[in-house]
Amino acid sequence: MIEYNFDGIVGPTHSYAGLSPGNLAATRHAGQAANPRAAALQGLEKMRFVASLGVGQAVLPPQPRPDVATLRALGFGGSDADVLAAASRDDGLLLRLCSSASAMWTANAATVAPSADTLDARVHFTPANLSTMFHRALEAPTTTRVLRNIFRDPEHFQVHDPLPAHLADEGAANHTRLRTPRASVQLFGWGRQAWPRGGVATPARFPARQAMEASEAVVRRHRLRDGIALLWQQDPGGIDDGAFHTDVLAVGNAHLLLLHERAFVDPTRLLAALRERLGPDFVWVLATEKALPAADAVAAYPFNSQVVSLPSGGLAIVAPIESAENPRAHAFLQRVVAEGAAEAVHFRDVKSSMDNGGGPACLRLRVALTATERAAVGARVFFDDALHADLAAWIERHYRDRLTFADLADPALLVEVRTALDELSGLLGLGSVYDFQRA
Ligand code: SUG
Repeated sequence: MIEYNFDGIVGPTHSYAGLSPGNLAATRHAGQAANPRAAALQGLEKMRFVASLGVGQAVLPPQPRPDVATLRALGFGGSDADVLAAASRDDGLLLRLCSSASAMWTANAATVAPSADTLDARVHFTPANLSTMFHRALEAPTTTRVLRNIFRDPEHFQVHDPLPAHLADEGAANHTRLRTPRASVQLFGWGRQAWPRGGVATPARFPARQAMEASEAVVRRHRLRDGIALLWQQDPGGIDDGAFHTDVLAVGNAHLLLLHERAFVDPTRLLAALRERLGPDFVWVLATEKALPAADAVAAYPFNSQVVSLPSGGLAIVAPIESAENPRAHAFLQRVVAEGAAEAVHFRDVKSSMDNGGGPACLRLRVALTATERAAVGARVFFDDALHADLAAWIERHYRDRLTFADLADPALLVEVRTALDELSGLLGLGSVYDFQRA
């Protein structure tokens, strides 16, 4: 099995709209002018780097925004231009919500179970409903269609419907798969109960996004073999510190888990449970609050690194440049290498995404595929030099280099986005996945 990192291509309406309470970077940068072209090229450069390590790399497309259909559902009428103008009045919040390029953070696109873990030996996907945040919940229908077009062969893949909204599901951002020669474990982090039964602490300041019952439902639908799933509560204190997803304070791959002591409740008991299932090959590196305050970890995102398996069999870390600039975050990552848990740390610049609270790990959905499964993929999504060149040229052709809130109401932007995405869906061999192509 080879793991492919499906990175989200940053969309043409990339902006800083302050839409996610509890996401401190996004709140801090609200109102900043954006450069969608530079942001998309930065994302592409990260993909090129990861691919150059010999790691599996692929892409997922952006979504059409502004989402005029949702604005119409909210009661705005007339021509598309009328809808945009009306929704931009006052503080324009509804237009900003319906214009976010947030589908770029594909760690939130779905939860994925590789065929090695499932009873029917197929790869299972549950697109995340993202129901805690309005702007993110808009992604689910298109994400489902895109995944169904890429993973369309029913012999190998099952793309489920998103869960009912009451079971809030944030996808793989709260999910890590660990594997040793003895066992594999899928660790599901959850923040609250959809039907509170008492006895569970919840954050005081910020929303807990993932419902426990959503994780339980994903385990059932994915038909995980016995002993694979392990559900664990996120530390509510960590959520209040700004860890809105598990992947803000923890990341794992293969036999390695990097975590902050505020990632999960009772980390000592969690590590003992993992060690019992995974055996002596399981390795972890735990950061204490004293050595690396959660505030530094949330600001610099060392845990939102990608831990990637190299062709040599070793592990490497792809970390955001901000965690090289923060002395305590840097010291933690150096410790990971010094202890021999990883071969190297590579710092990359994804600042455009970081300013909205998304590091390298948020930008990718991990899909582990056998060679047969890979051959069954029905789209041109795997990264190579030719796709890189085509995407770079496509971005240069269609993206603006400056975008403010006022621009979101520009009817020309809507036309530009649709023209660009129509061309992209052809380039990627996706078929008509977008509503505007199907109307
Ligand atoms: O859902 N930011 C995203 C960041 C998602 C990061 N993903 C993971 N941790 N896996 C979110 O909060 C901000 C958009 C804005 O405010 O313009 C935003 O949606």
